[in-house]
Amino acid sequence: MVDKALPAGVRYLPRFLDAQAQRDLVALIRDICRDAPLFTPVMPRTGKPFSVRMTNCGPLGWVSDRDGYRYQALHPQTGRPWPPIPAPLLDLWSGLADFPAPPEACLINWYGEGARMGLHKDSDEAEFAAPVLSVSLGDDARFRIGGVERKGPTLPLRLMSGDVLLMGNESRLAFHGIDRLYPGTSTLLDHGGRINLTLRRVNPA
Ligand code: MD6
Ligand code: FE
Repeated sequence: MVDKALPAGVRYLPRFLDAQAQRDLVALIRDICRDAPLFTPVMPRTGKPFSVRMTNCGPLGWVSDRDGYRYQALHPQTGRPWPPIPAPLLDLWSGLADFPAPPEACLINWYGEGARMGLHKDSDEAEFAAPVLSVSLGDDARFRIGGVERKGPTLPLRLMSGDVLLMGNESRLAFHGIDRLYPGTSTLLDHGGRINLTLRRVNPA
């Protein structure tokens, strides 16, 4: 579709995961959420809540609270380590990321109806040679990607269940966000909504 117009460094693999792979991933995510419950992050300083809920798996997890954005080894509410990254996600990374070390963090974002994600760049990592690998599950969403400056043109891309998107190289620090969801466009999740997984390398290999 708009593939050829995607910014350099972005790799978009529509429907990379088939229906069974998507269902298997959802079951694994549900297990993770039992151990590491979804929480509502808040913006640094203002304390304004995000409209998405989050959790993580992997040795490190991304969190946001009044003190700032950071990676940490423990769930902010349970104090326990995050559950491990499931094998199918590690395999996805080794097959696609073109990076010699495994991901250290998998951020799990859960979008209910009306949830969105403001324009941001993923820059809390200490290793930008690795891409960020994203997996979308559930309802469609309008993703928006621009350049490395906040101002400037952006391109919308409708992400669907099973889509994989990698932002590496020139696009690793590009601004991006989720404008909106399209409720009722997928039957993958019992109660609708969308899950986005982002696999990240945090520390140098
Ligand atoms: C989302 N994705 O799709 C939000 N970040 O819900 C991201 O923030 C993202 O898709 C880095 C790389 C790829 C992404
Ligand atoms: Fe992001």
